[in-house]
Amino acid sequence: MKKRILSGIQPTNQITLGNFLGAIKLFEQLQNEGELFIFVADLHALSSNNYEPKKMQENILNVLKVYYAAGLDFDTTKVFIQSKIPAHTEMFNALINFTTIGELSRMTQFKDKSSKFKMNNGTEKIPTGLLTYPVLMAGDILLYDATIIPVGIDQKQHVELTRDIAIRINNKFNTKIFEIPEPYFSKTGTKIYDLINPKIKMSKSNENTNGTIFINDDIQIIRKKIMSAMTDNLNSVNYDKENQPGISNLINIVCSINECDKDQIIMQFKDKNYKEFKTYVADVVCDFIHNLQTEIKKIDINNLLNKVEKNNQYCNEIANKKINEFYKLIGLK
Ligand code: AQP
Repeated sequence: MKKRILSGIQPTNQITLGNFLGAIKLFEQLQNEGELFIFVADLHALSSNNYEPKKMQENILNVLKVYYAAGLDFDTTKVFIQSKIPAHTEMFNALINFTTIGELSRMTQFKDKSSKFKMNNGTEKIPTGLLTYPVLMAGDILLYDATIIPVGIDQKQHVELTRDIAIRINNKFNTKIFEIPEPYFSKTGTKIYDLINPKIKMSKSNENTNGTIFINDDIQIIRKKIMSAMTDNLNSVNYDKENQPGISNLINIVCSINECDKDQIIMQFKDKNYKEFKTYVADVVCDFIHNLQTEIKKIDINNLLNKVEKNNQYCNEIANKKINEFYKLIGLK
């Protein structure tokens, strides 16, 4: 059997440049490396602080369009919608019993995202779905016997938890029902930071949207966001994440788009000021996003949705087979 590669993006808002460089670009590069399963993680999106029922279908379509514009071939790559495959929910429901509350509450992403649910009076109402998010993700992966999981570095801990759950179940039942997955990262875009606060991740749900570049942003807005990005007073283009996080982030963005070496950029801007450097970054990013937006405009939506529907059916067959096998193992069949 060809090795299987699987990943997904939540339709919580518009796709960001961080999502694109950390994950979607990798998906496209991996298309010939095995059987690729890429989904829209709409069940995951329910636990987001950004969750808006009325916008969900539009957001799902937007994620699909970005996948397509990024070059995913929907005939060979199985692009599907998570909630259309009921086995994801069934697997999640079974796997939560092989996971502890302790290990879930230690997840960094849970701690980070919990803070987004703080209310003005200091209290917080954190949805249980945020805590159990990694278990749903483990189910996504284990249902398809996927072994390569292309993600941004922030998801590393979740893939490690999936490994632990798979090994735990294999050992408990003395079987090899689950393959053991490995995370797979890009060389440069593993973590793109917010432009206004370069100490935090660029995210769809960051409060100040001036720090986030959305793929659907107007090109002039993107230029403005980059020109106003937080830098420092050293006025020297260097890669130093500790003392120059803003400049380092911009170097990383350019290198990730152009697939170039950081030293090359540092040399190129050795005697130049930040305005000249930012203008260059804005040119590179605007050009890149303009091309993506042009591809998005050309998409035949009906054709795209037909292909997704076929992929949903195909994925249902695979996932049902696995959940049945697992139900037998745990005595539900
Ligand atoms: N800033 C980032 N840099 C690199 N990779 C990133 N990813 C997300 N942000 C960055 C990667 O994108 C993939 C899909 O992410 P997701 O939408 O499923 O969830 P997320 O990580 O929670 O993304 P956001 O943008 O931060 O969304 P919200 O704000 O809704 O929670 C993952 O592989 C992730 O690593």
